[in-house]
Amino acid sequence: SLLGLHAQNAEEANYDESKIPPFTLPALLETANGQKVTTSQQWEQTRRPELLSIFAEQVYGKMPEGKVDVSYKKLDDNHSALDGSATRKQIEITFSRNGVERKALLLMYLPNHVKTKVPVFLHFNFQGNQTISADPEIIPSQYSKEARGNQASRWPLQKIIDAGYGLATVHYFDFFPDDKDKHAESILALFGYKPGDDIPADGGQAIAAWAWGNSRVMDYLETDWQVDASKVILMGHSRLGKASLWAGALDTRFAIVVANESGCGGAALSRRQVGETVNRINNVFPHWFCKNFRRYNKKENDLPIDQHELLALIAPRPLYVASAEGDRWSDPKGEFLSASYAGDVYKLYGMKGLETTTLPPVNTSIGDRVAYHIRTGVHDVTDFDWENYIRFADKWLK
Ligand code: GTR
Repeated sequence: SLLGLHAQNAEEANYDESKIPPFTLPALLETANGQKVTTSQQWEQTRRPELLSIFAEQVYGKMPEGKVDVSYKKLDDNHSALDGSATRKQIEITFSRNGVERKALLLMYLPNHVKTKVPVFLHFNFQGNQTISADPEIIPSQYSKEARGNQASRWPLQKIIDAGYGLATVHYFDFFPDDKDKHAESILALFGYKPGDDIPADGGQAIAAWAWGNSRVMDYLETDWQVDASKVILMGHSRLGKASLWAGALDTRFAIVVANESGCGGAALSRRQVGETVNRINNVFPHWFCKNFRRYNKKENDLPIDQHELLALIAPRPLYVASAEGDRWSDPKGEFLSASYAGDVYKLYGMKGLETTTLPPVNTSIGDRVAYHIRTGVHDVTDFDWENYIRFADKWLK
């Protein structure tokens, strides 16, 4: 109810380190039956699958099983985009199952100066494809009436192209319109959901659907002769950072995962309860996680996992976690510590993570196979963020 929502909003967020309730994090390197994990084989054979199923059942929810038919229709393939520096492609992806159809519109820019298959940043957008650039040829996304280019500051296209990367994006509404009663309009409808149907307690909702969408775009990228599908960098901001981490955990085809200010239910440790909490996120966004996650409202210590274990599921692939100083709602320190602790799994592979539990100075990228920065400014995606992600991708992919 509205009243309930007001009560939730009124619940005051904590930002004071001295008021964090004491907690012990679940042991990352210990199996359910108490065995210590000391090798990458044990991690891959036992602990990793264990954690994946806990996150699926208790946090993000499972996608229904069942084969979905997919077809691709190229609506645009223009070699003189961005003043001739890029090729713009627009692909309509149609999903069908049991007579139900859903469509996603993929927009891509690929650098013309690279003559081999290119690495690609896959980064879903919040407001519609047409908002990432003023390019008048971008076909507007189905669920958006937003103005062309209004998000352009978050999408430094020329910088990405000049660095030799492609960009692939889809409006996230194409997979699940971000609203609490939109299940039947989302891709879940392919699996038989109708308005008013109950979602099972461990059933995936919006985040699971966005993560599913990330993987379906990857399926397409594997078929594109201009793309090096072994070098796809999956990037997500905020709620889409949560989805990217989950997609990267489930789908090891993603070569690198970047979580920009992903906060609660993303990179941030839930047990710290700084800024946004499990209770608050489940009440304000009841359609994001699975219903089981609500069991932990105000009971973070009962969680069988914490978010450092989600980050560890990306290992041994390179992982970049980033925060912003002014984005206290996402708990920058909680995102940082989580990334730091995930390093224990990278060590099993002889790799280095952040190697510190001291928050670095602002605007300084640190780390190795796991990297981190906290920049000045607010909750956003900036050139500083992109420059660091490009440098990170250069380091591991080139
Ligand atoms: C906020 C939400 C955060 C984050 C953010 C965003 O309202 O509390 O978890 O997802 O939205 O997506 O920008």
